[in-house]
Amino acid sequence: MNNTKSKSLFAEAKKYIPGGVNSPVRAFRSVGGDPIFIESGKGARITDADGNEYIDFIGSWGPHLFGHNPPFIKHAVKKAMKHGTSFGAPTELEVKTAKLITELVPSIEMVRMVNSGTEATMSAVRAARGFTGKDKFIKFEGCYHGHADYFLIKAGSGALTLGIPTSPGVTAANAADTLLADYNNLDSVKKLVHANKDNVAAIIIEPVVGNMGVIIPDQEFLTGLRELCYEEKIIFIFDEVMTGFRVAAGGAQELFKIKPDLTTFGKIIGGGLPVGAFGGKREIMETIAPSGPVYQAGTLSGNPLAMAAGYAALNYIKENPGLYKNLERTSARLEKGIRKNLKKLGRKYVINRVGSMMSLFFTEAEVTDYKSALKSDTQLFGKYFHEMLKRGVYLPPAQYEALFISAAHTKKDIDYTIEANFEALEAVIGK
Ligand code: HOZ
Repeated sequence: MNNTKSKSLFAEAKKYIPGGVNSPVRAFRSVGGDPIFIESGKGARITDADGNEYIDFIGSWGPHLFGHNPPFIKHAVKKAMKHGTSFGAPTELEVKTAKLITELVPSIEMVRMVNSGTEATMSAVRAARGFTGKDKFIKFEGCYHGHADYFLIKAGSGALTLGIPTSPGVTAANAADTLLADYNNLDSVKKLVHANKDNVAAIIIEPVVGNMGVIIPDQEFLTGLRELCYEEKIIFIFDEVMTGFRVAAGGAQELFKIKPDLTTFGKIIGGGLPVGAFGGKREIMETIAPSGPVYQAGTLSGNPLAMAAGYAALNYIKENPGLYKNLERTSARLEKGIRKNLKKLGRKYVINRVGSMMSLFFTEAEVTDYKSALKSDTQLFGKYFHEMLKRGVYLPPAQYEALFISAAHTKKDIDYTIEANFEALEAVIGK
């Protein structure tokens, strides 16, 4: 595989951009080697700067539920662009998009659009603090909620991958109000709540974790958290930046039948353009300025191009209810194929999957939380990643990220990937 142009672009990028990338995991640090630079994407495939084609299982880290560059989103953005790119004033499209979100996700009574998942989560926690008048919040070890200071404590995603789960630059004062619990362990949460009686504003959780690889929640754990939040007057926040509109039209909350107080979105909600959102109960959302005193703002919030792409994506979801069944079929086929391969090779590596989000962990012990995720052999994952890349399959370049399957992946793509997976596993672990 010729990577000459990617290599020279990376060398040039490192002169002007920290680490040569605008988001750390892209740099391939944890799998070794140099990143490939992408030139275009269509459907399930991407083409790099040297003309190599790959079946893509990143999908821009989640937004591309329908594959790359679907014509209906392209058309919507082109149409919006004719009228202008930004006004910093309200537009009809924002109202339509907000209404559509409330239709698709019943717990959302009101919603505020922002520009990224990070903005959404930090604004949701601010709203919870403003509404309750309490300071502390609970997050789970290994969950990632964007890069606001007080979230970067035992955080997942790139922070975990690069071995900096707690980032320098986060002051002790900033970290002091973040309480850490263990995922899938209700007792660990109860202990914190009782030790901080009447001072926990919110519990924020990835209802299906995507940021330490995929981790599946126990139903009783989520139900227990919901009850605890009611009892203790704590705002329950579902971070559905990854799972929103992906695992079901109504997100993980539809799948697990939980009604959070607030929800954060990103990725799919922007149809591939930079968008985030947070929303939920009217009485909490009414505390946001200018309705209430909790300040939150943004020049490009509700940007017309992003709204056009997001509205097109959400509308497609509404009009095509069969979409998730098909995604499940495709994703289950991939899971089954990889399980078969592992069996043939005599390995019991863990596969965690919820809908079109999946992870293969290089450990034979169950992966249910941060500590068990850390048992995965990340060196082996790195080798496997490169064997797959060689075979034209582009996986997330980190063990602690989710693989995303799109509606554009065909049976042929999946069967090819299963074959590549067998060869790649065989190459790294032997027969
Ligand atoms: N932290 C993102 C995924 N969990 C990666 C974002 C990116 O590199 O684009």
